[in-house]
Amino acid sequence: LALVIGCLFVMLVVFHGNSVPSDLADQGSEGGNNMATGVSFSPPLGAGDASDRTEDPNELIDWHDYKAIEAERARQGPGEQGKGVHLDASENKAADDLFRVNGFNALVSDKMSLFRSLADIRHSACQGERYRRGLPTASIIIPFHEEHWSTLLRTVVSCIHRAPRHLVKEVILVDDFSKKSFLGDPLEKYVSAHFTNVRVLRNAKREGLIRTRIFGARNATGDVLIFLDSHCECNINWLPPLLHPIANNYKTVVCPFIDVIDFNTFAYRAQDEGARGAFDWEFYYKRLPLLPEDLKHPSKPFDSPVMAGGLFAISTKWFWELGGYDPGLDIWGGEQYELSFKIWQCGGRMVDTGCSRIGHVYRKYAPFPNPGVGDFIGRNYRRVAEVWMDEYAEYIYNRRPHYKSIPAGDLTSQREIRERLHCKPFKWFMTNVAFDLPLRYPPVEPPSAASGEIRSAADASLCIDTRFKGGMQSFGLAKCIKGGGGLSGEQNFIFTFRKDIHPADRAFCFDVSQHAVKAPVILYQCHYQKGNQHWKINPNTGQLYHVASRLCLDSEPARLEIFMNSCNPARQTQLWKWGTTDAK
Ligand code: UD2
Ligand code: MN
Repeated sequence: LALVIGCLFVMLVVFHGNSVPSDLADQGSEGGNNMATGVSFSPPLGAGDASDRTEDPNELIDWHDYKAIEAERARQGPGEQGKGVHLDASENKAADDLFRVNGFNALVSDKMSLFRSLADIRHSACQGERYRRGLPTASIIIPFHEEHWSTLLRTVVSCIHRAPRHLVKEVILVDDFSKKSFLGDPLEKYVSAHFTNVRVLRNAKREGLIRTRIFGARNATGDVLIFLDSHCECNINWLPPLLHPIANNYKTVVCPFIDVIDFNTFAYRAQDEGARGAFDWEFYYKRLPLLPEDLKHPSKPFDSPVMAGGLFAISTKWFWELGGYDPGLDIWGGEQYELSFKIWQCGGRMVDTGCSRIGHVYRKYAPFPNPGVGDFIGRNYRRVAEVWMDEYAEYIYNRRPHYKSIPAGDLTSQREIRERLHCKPFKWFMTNVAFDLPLRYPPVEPPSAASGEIRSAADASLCIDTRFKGGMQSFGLAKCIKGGGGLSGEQNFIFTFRKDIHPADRAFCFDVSQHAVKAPVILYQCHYQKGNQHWKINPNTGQLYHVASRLCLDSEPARLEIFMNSCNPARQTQLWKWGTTDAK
């Protein structure tokens, strides 16, 4: 029965206005081989004559498909031109059901064509950008686990249809043991009916995304491996900018700009105009600003210390020289650091290019339970830190001491790769590639400028007290604990080097979002980005100045209330005394 329902569902989706152009069926093509660099190149693509091998593969040409671009501009309908889709209230129930299992609004995805048009949001300089005539062929590898049908297929359709067809040697969909019935046999049927260069491979058990990508890579025959998540959309002319730097140097790894496909409406937009990838010492992925020279050439690739993880191109040769991914990495997480570190430390380079843009659905939440393999993220991070980070691993362990007691498993073969390739120490990476990371994310946090209680000058028996409240909650004054006010309050704060204020033991920061007199102060998860959590202590008066609103923290001691007010040092109720201060 499940199969019948599954098939019906497939047919519904396929014929539900999703007119996949019939010319999508693609022909794979064999490439010539350039042994000198170890990367083989496709036949030079002459103006309509791919067989003319006298054309110079090094010549730089315009790869835009203007006819296709024009045809796309004329498209109208739900989601077209990258617009969002808003559902009727009557569809809420169906939408909620699908949202729950996907972490995004899959019903909206179903309403849009699998080949919806997107707005060309590249920097205008990309229009004039030329790339080599002779480019290597690509194998696109897409791991998926319980992916929704239309988001998965839109990834395939958009990426094939917006690429020069002879460059996409194959698309390999690797199913990481999904149970969804409609992803079974009908998927094979669908791809073989519509394409000649799309294959489906399946894991015999749940492996996680890293081993799933390795499995795909082992079966790939193209010169370059392009990894994508299973809920992406490739934008105009996305492929040549990824391949060109690799044709010049097979040890260069190239990432596209990752655009945001809204998890609710599927509206397509930029996340920013580029940044360099990085991490903090809890291994959260972070971004560093572009360097002045990167900003001068918006259509040129720039160096990036760390990839986001999901979307990138690497030559097959370099991927395997690096030993692929560490197959000991389980399920999800950490592999982006492993590969980035080894690319740089072992003699490669990693760049981002803004002329290749690919959208990605950042889920609202991960809908999958832990498959019963324990703290896989901790174990993955430990493996990466142990093999690649040398003495810097301690900074991670200082923040996550329990990682040290997670058995990391056998690391011999990973260490052998590092030795065999004479890879440089992590210190080299930090000094030469991620040189500005410590300024934003210091491995050892500078001591706080002020700490302890925050006592009112208007009534010296009162202190600010957050009373262990949660996010979004306001707070006020209470009898100072040290002045005999008991032990029940929460009055021990730190004013950090980031210029935010939070209880010493909890990362909930003083936050002011209404920039108006009488606005409340609430507790909000610290985001470390200044904004509404950015404060200054006036060392002369003891006022607490909120930078974004330009207001000061004031109080009404008789009512035990605190609130924002215009700064006026004559008001005693605005003056505060910290337990310890060396605040400037
Ligand atoms: C980000 C990356 C993702 C990966 C991850 C860290 C982007 C846009 N995405 O998380 O590629 O680097 O960080 O590991 O940079 N999958 C499986 N088996 C699993 C779990 C996931 O095949 O057990 C598939 C999944 O269907 C998807 C891909 O792996 O295609 C990435 O998973 P995700 O989309 O949940 O990761 P994301 O985008 O939160
Ligand atoms: Mn993803």
